[in-house]
Amino acid sequence: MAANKATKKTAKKAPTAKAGVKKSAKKTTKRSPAKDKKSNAYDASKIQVLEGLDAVRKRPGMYIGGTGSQGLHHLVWEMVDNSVDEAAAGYGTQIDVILHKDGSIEVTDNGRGIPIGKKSDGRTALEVVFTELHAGGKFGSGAYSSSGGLHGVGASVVNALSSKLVTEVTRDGHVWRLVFLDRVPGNYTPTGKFKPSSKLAKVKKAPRNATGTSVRFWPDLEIFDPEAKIEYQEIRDHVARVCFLVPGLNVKLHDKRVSGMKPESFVAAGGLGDYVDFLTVGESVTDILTIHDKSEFSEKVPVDNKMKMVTRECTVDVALRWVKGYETKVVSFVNTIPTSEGGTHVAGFDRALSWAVNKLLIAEAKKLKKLAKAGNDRATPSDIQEGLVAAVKVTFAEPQFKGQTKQELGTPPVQNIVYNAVKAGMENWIDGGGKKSQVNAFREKVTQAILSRVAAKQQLDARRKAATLSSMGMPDKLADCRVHGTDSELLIVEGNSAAGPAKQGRDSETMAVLPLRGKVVNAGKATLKQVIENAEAQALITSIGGGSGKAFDLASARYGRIIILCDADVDGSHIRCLLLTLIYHHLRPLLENGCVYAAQPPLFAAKKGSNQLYAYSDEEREALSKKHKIDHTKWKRFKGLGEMNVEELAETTLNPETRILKRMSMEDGKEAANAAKLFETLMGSDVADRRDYIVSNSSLIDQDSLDI
Ligand code: 0RA
Repeated sequence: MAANKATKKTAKKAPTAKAGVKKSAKKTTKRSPAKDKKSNAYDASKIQVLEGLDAVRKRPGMYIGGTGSQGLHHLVWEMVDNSVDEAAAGYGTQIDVILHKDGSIEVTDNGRGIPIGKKSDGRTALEVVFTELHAGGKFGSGAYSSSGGLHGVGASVVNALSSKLVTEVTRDGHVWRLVFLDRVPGNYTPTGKFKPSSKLAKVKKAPRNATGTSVRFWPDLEIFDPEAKIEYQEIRDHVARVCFLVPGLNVKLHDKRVSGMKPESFVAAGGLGDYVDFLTVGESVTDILTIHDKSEFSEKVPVDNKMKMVTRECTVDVALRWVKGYETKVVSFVNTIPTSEGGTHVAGFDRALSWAVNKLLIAEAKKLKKLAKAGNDRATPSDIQEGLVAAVKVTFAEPQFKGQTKQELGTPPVQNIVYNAVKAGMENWIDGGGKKSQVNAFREKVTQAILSRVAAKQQLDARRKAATLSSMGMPDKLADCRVHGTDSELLIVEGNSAAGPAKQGRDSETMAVLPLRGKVVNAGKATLKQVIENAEAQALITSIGGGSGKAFDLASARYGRIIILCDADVDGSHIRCLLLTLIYHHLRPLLENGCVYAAQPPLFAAKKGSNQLYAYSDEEREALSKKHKIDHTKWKRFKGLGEMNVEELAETTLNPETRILKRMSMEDGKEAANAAKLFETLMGSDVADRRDYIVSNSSLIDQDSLDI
């Protein structure tokens, strides 16, 4: 596992894990201190070691992604994951994580203990693990292949970025300690003085068969930002996920920074099945189906500069179920590494589902007979994935990663291995292994998904055709402009009262106005069919005229800018959220190309001589009142756009010279989609949902922003 982490971090320098390992291996052979005088040898290797770790200190971002809280968390993952790897390899069942009051973090496991044997240069393996980048490689890969190969790779990075690190290994009947003070190994003398040395201190006796490793480190305040902080919740999430991935592993987490806080223990005996259960929301269509399989594949890897064929064993673990909703949740892992971008294992999984659904499940479905003539009776991946909750995990040595973020599995043979495993598992489930009623319910669900997708597409095609044939296809309520193109804009206006002044105040040559009357569908939650049937969404998509979804064509959009004009209150921001969500899901290129804007209407206006002053916040009104000596009572407050007269609206939101627009980014779109979900919960009809949300997130809600 750690090998791949190293690949990820040093991707720019060393394109493959192997290159990285080779480099560090060479470094060690260069050193021949056995023949030198002992002290010289020690000094020489010490300097070299510090130089290696200095590379990490010079570019912490390359190794841990930054020097803020994120980077700090990364240090914790490095240590925790080493212990998890040990457990995943079958050694040890218990990991304790303690967040100490003094800012240090302690991770203890009952694995085999990092080796403490001396090498020819007098240094112990333990010292090497904490002082040499990629040191894990030297312990051979065979033994820990199940955890992905290399152990302890991140340990040196943690040491490099810590002002102090204390490690204790229990094995061979004793507890052994080595301290690193500013990366230099040694131990404290009985008088409390730090003495640099490679010698381990014998701390105390331990039972013969007791083994384990404990590491406590103090992140270096010279490296990390003063505001960087370890968040309990983040550690908790990581730990919980790890427990799902290593069944039977017990992790105890204790935040001692908070007095009175009790330790929490995590254990998931059922592994991925438990994970899928944990991810399940709402009513289920099927029980959780688990698939477990083992296969071999061979690949060529460089060994001592020569390519050599190696055979690897690959374990496949999959758990999946379908629920009644539309959302898809597929999480995937290689060993214990999450692959957020999927990769060959997920591709194999998708292909197998596609095969099983199309070849076995719906092949004879009567409801699809009509579609068969046009060849429309096949389930697409998105039909199958509606309501799918799944965890896909493969375990094998030295996985290759690809993609910009290295979060995608690249190892090619894994695709077919997963495909065959899942194909067999699904075949068995459909052909009798699964409950008949559930198989039927799943068939019905996929069939409905296909039917509504095909119907929606036909509807959409018909509308687009109408729209392109003549402008008659345009919504009645659209007050269109005369010239279309990149310089024209569509103003989406909330409510009828603002639409009048907007129409009057606009430049009708290039500005079109589309008033919104009804409710905009929450596109994050609705099916494509529901979106298309929503009058407001339909009006917007038709007005823009570039189609929607994957087929959206920016070049044929009738406007260059889309401007959202909503009141500056909760309803207004809700509508803006829903519009952004709709655009984010169905007209995304508009956001990607920076064509979407939100107008910023003022909250207050006051006359100053012949000038009109506008304020966009209470603070600004305060400042303007002072500056121009205007009494508070002289300000007019706009409760909504509809309260503005034509001139006011023209000046503040229509006139390109004077108005203030905020360009919406993809980030804004994503945030809006999340916020729309939140609104749904807070304002929607599901009372239980809302109560749950408020109870579990009360600190998240800004009370001032809710005038409900
Ligand atoms: C290399 C070899 C062995 C164990 C480990 C590393 C190891 C590393 C870490 C890091 C945190 N906890 C750990 N536990 C073990 C195996 C040694 C042997 O063969 O006994």
